[in-house]
Amino acid sequence: MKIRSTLTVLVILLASSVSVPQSATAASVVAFDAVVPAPASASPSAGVTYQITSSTAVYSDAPEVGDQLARQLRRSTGYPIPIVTTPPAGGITLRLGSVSGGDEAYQLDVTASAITVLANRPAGLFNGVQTLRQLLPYAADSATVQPGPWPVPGGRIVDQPRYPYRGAMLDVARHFFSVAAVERYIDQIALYKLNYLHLHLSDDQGWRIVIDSWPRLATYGGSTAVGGDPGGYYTKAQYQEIVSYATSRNITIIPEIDMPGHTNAALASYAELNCDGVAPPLYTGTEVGFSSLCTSKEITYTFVDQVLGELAAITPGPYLHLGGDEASSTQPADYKTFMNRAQDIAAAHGKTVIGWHDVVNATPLPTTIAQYWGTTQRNTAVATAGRKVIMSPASRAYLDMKYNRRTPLGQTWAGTIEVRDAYGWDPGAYLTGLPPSQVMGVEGPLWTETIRTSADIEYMAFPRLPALAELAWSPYSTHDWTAFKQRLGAQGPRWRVMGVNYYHSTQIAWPAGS
Ligand code: NGO
Repeated sequence: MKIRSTLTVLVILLASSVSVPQSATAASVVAFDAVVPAPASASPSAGVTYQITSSTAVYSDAPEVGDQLARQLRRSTGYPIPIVTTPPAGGITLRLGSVSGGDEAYQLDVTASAITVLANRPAGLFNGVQTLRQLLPYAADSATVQPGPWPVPGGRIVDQPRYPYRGAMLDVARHFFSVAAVERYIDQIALYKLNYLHLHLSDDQGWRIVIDSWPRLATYGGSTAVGGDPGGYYTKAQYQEIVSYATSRNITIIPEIDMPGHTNAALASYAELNCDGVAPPLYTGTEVGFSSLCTSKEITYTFVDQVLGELAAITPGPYLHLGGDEASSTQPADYKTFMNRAQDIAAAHGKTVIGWHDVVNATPLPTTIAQYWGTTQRNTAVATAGRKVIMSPASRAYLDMKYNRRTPLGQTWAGTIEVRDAYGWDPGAYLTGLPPSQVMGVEGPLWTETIRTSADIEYMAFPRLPALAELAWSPYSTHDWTAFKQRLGAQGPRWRVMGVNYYHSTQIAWPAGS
């Protein structure tokens, strides 16, 4: 008897201290506040739900956004979901009109009889649709027909981003990733309203984009990867396919050619880029800081001009990323001369420069953006450089850091980063002395020394990248770990049906079955 009552007490204690996740079924109504990133404002209408049925139709002022939504709904509901040419009574309407908050803002209204997204620009409609996707039962993200029903909780969301820059970076140089793998990642990050994908296209271990005037960069410099794994490169047509795939998902591609360091693949491909005129062998290790373009040779600047010129011509976005990090085998004065000329060259090709924050050691153009990747909150040179900063502090935002010591992939040089660490900082107040107005946004870089497959990418990015997306999108007034981990947990079943290989952090209350 005594044992039984002690057990009962224990069970009650356990039940009250462990938050038991709601067992959502594939067709349950999603809570109106279950969206990641948290909307600027959300007002649920208690007891109201809209049902997607076999007669639901879609109208859109931005045809591509409407098509994407209809295609996805057809796939999982099996309903015809026609696109119609006038707003359907009782259907889903995506309208351009006037809302406050700029190009990416939107307003979403769900009543018992209709769903309406209103935005100034197609980008806003796209964002509104990403919110709508998260308000649908998670089975709606399935690639195959599911039984339904398809309720959407009623209410109004009025939403706009905190920052204009919400990015992810994929290092396709240390390991090469196919067009299909990059597009898969684009699909995954678009759901969290990220709007930039930075591709690290060159490094010591590989050059990944065809440059017609320097063909050996791709054919020879692209033949290797870390650890002797297969190399690869994108043709210009493939790169442009990635750009247009991203564009239709409100994502701008930022290509990076890292220079003057991190250039062994280029130096190995062309002897004339080396000061001694001798090409080094290709490199498949993971050391950094040993390579440098020859800053005193004029051919180096011809090279930079032709590479950036060809890249600018196939890049519709406004930015070129010139790297500039860890140039420890370039003399400081040479670094300055080189980076100053490289910035002028990029500007002459009509592009704005982004550099890793080391670029402040040169004389950055007034428009040059510094990407902060330090491990401390203090860097006076960056904070006082008087320019825009993208926040990627390595100890918070580097997706290649392990979650904990047991994580099978990744590195630890900037520490370990559990989900709560990735979420628990304010990009607007992180770097001491940097005026909040200089913060342009947040980016989660994924370096791939240890990352080889899409499953690896997903394991490191999910769930930390959605945490960073929330820091970049949501007003800081919504910042609340307890609420966030519930909302994040609700994404688990969605990732499962999407086939995303996410890390089941024990910090998150994942619903049963996810
Ligand atoms: C550093 C380095 C990269 C590494 C990465 C690994 C920057 C900007 N340069 O970040 O070459 O791949 O760390 O975490």
